[in-house]
Amino acid sequence: MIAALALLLLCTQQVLGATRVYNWTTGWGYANPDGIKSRPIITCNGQFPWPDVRVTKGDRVVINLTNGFNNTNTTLHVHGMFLKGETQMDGPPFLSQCPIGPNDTFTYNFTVPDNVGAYWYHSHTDAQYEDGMRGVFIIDDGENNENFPYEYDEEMVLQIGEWYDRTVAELKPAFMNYDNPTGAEPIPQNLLINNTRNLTWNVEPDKTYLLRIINTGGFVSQYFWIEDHDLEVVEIDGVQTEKMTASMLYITVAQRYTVLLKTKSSSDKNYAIMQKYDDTMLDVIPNALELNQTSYMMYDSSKTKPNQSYVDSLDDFLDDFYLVPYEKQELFPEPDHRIELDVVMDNLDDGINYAFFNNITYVAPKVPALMTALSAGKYATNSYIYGTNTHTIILKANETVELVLNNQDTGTHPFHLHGHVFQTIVRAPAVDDSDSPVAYNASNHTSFPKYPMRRDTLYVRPQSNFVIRFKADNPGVWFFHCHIEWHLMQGLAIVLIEDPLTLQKTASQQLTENHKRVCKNVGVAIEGNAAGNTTDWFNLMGQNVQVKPIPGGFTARGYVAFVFSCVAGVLGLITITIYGLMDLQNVEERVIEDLDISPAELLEEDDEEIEASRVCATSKRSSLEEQKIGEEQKIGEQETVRPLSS
Ligand SMILES: *[C@@H]1O[C@H](CO)[C@@H](O)[C@H](O)[C@H]1NC(C)=O
Ligand SMILES: *[C@@H]1O[C@H](CO)[C@@H](O)[C@H](O)[C@H]1NC(C)=O
Ligand SMILES: *[C@@H]1O[C@H](CO)[C@@H](O)[C@H](O)[C@H]1NC(C)=O
Ligand SMILES: *[C@@H]1O[C@H](CO)[C@@H](O)[C@H](O)[C@H]1NC(C)=O
Ligand SMILES: *[C@@H]1O[C@H](CO)[C@@H](O)[C@H](O)[C@H]1NC(C)=O
Ligand SMILES: *[C@@H]1O[C@H](CO)[C@@H](O)[C@H](O)[C@H]1NC(C)=O
Ligand SMILES: *[C@@H]1O[C@H](CO)[C@@H](O)[C@H](O)[C@H]1NC(C)=O
Ligand SMILES: *[C@@H]1O[C@H](CO)[C@@H](O)[C@H](O)[C@H]1NC(C)=O
Ligand SMILES: *[C@@H]1O[C@H](CO)[C@@H](O)[C@H](O)[C@H]1NC(C)=O
Ligand SMILES: *[C@@H]1O[C@H](CO)[C@@H](O)[C@H](O)[C@H]1NC(C)=O
Ligand SMILES: *[C@@H]1O[C@H](CO)[C@@H](O)[C@H](O)[C@H]1NC(C)=O
Ligand SMILES: *[C@@H]1O[C@H](CO)[C@@H](O)[C@H](O)[C@H]1NC(C)=O
Ligand SMILES: [Cu+2]
Repeated sequence: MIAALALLLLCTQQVLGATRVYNWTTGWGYANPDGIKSRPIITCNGQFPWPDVRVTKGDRVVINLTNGFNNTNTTLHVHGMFLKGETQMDGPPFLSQCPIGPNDTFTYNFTVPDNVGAYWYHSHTDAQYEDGMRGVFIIDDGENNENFPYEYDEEMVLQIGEWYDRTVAELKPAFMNYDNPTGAEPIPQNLLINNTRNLTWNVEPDKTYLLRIINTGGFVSQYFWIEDHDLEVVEIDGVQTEKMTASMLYITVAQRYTVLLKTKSSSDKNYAIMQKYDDTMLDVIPNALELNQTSYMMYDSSKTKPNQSYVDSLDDFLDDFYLVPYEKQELFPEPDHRIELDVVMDNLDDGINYAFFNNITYVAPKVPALMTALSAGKYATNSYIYGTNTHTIILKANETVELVLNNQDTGTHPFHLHGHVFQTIVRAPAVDDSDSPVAYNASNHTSFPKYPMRRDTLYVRPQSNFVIRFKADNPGVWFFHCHIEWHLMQGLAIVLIEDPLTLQKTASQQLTENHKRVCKNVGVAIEGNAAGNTTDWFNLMGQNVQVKPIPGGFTARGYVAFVFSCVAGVLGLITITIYGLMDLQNVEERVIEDLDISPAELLEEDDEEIEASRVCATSKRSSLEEQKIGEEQKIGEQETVRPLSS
C-alpha cells in the first residue's frame, strides 16, 4: 500500500516535472571575448560566460540570484516566459519586483508548463546584460525533446550578439547626454558568436542538425547565413512553425530562430558561417568596423578554413511575417481593446534625446506596478494610480487586444511583449527618409493572415507600422518595450496590467516572503500608488516624472533640425559657444547622418537657415535659462490633479 502510494507520488512527480535549482551570484571580472581587448564583464559565480540552462516543459525552475555587486542593484528576466500566475518572477524592476540590492538574494521560482524551445535570460536592470549578464535558456518539449514535431540527429546552439570594448557605465554618460542631441547609439566594436569570434563548429556529413540561433545582443540586428546551406525554419521565439526554407535570416536582438540544417554528404570542403551587421542601425560606420564576421563550419579539420562567403544581396532574408505556426491558431477576432502607439525620438529640456510612445517617455514609479495593483483594491483598474509617466494601460480579463504601432522614427526597432506571444497581422514596408512616416490605416490595410505568425519580439521598419493582436489571458503586469537597451534607457516602454482584480485574488500572485524582504532591504514600499500614497490613491504628489519639454514649442524633430540649422547657419558659432562643449564637426556629421539630409538640400535651404539660426540662438538662450528651474522640477514635480475615478 505504502509502496503503491510512493510509486504514485513518484509518477506524479514525473508528470509535474522536476525542480531545477541554480544558485547564481553576480560579480565583476575580466574577459576578452572578441580577442581584441580584455575588459570588465559581469560574471556568474566568478565565471564568464553565464551558464546554459536546459529544462523540460513542466519543470519548476528556481534561480537564487544573489547580488554580488557592491554598489548596483540587479534583477533577472527569463525572456519569453508566460509565467501564468507568477508575474512577480518576471524581472523588470519597479514593474513586477523590487530591485535586488547588493548582498541580497531574490529567489526566482517559476514553472514552465506552456513554453518550449529556445529562450534566453538576462538582467533587466541598467543594461547590465550588455556587460555580459545573459545566457541561453532551452526548454525541451518533453523528455529529450521527444514531442518536437520534426526529426533531427543532433542539436546545436549558437548565441550571437554585438560587443563593446567599454562597459555600459562608461558608455551611458556620453549617450544620455546634452552633447548627443540626436541620440546616436554607441557603435559596437565586434559581433560575437558563442561569446567569442572565429568559432569552429565541427559537423558530421549526412546529419540533420537542430540549430538554435539566439540573439542575446542589446542593439543591432544581424544577418545570418551559412555558405551553400539552406536553413529550414521550424521555430521562432518558442513558437513551432511549418517548415520554411531560407538562405539567410535577419535576427533582431532578443529573437530566436530554430532551423533544421542538413549537412552535405561529402567532407571535401569547409563552409563559412556568416554574421553581418544591419548597418542601417548604426549612426556612423567607422572605417575600422568589420561589418561581417566569419566562423567556420568544419566538415574536415585537416582541410583549410573557409574564406568569408559573399552574397549578392542582403534583401533575400526570410520575412518572418509569412511563417505559419505549427499549431494553427486562427486570427483573433475584431479587438475589444485597441491601443495605438506612436514611436517618437525627441529632446527634452535637459538637451538629452529621449524615446516616446505618444508623448510619454517611461519613468519608473516609486512603488512597483505589481505592488500598486495588489494593494489598491477596487482602484487597481484605474490606470491613473500607476502614475502619469509609466504609460500604464489596464486590460480586462480575456479581452482581445490590438496594438497598432506607428514608427515615426527613421530607425528599425525590435519590440518585445512580456508574458505573451502575439499574432502579427500587419507589418508595412519601410518608408524612405525623404517621405513622411506612414501610419496604419484601419480602413485600408493588407489582408490579415488566416493563421498569423506568432512570436514575442517583432521589428517595425523605418517610418512604418505593425499591428499585433493577443488575448489578455495572463493576469499580471507586463512590459512592452523596445529591446534595444539604449532605447529602453531612453524610455521606450509602456506597462500593461492585465485583469488586476483576478491578480489580487490569486494566491500564487501574492508576494513571496523572500520578495517582501528584498523590497524591505532596498527600501522600496510594497503598497500605495505610483507615488507611494496609501491613503489617497488619486494623489500622485511626489511621483517620478519625465524632464519637462523644451520651451517655445520646439518638438523632437524640430529640435534636431534646429540644432542642424544653427550649426549650418551663419550664426552657428554663437550656438556652439552657448553649447560650450559641442564639437562642430561632429554634431553636423551626426545630425546629417540622423536626418539623412544631403548637403545639396542644405544649400537650397540656406535662406531659411539664416532665419532659423537667429531664432535658435535666442531660443536656446532662454531654454538654458529655464533649465535651472527644470532641474529642480525634474526631481519631484508635484502632481495634484485628481481625475474622475472610473
Ligand atoms: C543552492 O543553495 C542552497 C543553499 O542556499 C543549497 O541547499 C542547494 O544545494 C544549492 N543548490 C545548488 C544546485 O547549488
Ligand atoms: C579572431 O580573429 C582575428 C583576426 O582574424 C583576431 O584579431 C581575433 O583576436 C580573433 N578573436 C578570437 C576571439 O579568437
Ligand atoms: C535557493 O534555493 C533552494 C532550493 O533548493 C532554497 O532551499 C534556498 O533557500 C535558496 N537559497 C537562498 C540563498 O535563497
Ligand atoms: C565595488 O566594486 C567595484 C567593481 O568591482 C570596485 O572597483 C570598487 O572598488 C568596489 N567598491 C567597494 C567600496 O568595495
Ligand atoms: C537600488 O535601489 C534602491 C531602491 O530604489 C535605490 O534607493 C538605490 O539608489 C539603488 N541603487 C543604485 C546603485 O542604483
Ligand atoms: C551579506 O549578507 C550576509 C547574510 O546574508 C551577511 O552575513 C554579510 O555580513 C553581508 N555582507 C555585507 C558586506 O553586508
Ligand atoms: C517555489 O514555489 C513553490 C510553489 O509555491 C513552493 O512550494 C516552493 O517551496 C518554492 N521554492 C522555493 C525555493 O522558494
Ligand atoms: C555554442 O554555445 C552553446 C552553449 O551556449 C554550446 O552548447 C555549443 O556547443 C557551442 N557551439 C560551438 C560550435 O561551440
Ligand atoms: C565584409 O566586410 C569587408 C569590409 O569590412 C568587406 O570588404 C567584405 O566585402 C565583406 N564581406 C561580405 C561577405 O559582405
Ligand atoms: C500627454 O498628452 C496627454 C493628452 O494630451 C496629456 O493628458 C498628458 O498629460 C501628456 N503627458 C505628458 C507626460 O506630457
Ligand atoms: C479567462 O479565460 C480563462 C480561460 O479561458 C478562464 O479560466 C478565466 O476564468 C477567464 N477569466 C475571467 C475573469 O473571465
Ligand atoms: C490603400 O493603400 C494603398 C497602399 O498603401 C494605396 O496605394 C491606396 O491608394 C490606398 N487606397 C485608398 C482608398 O486609400
Ligand atoms: Cu528601439
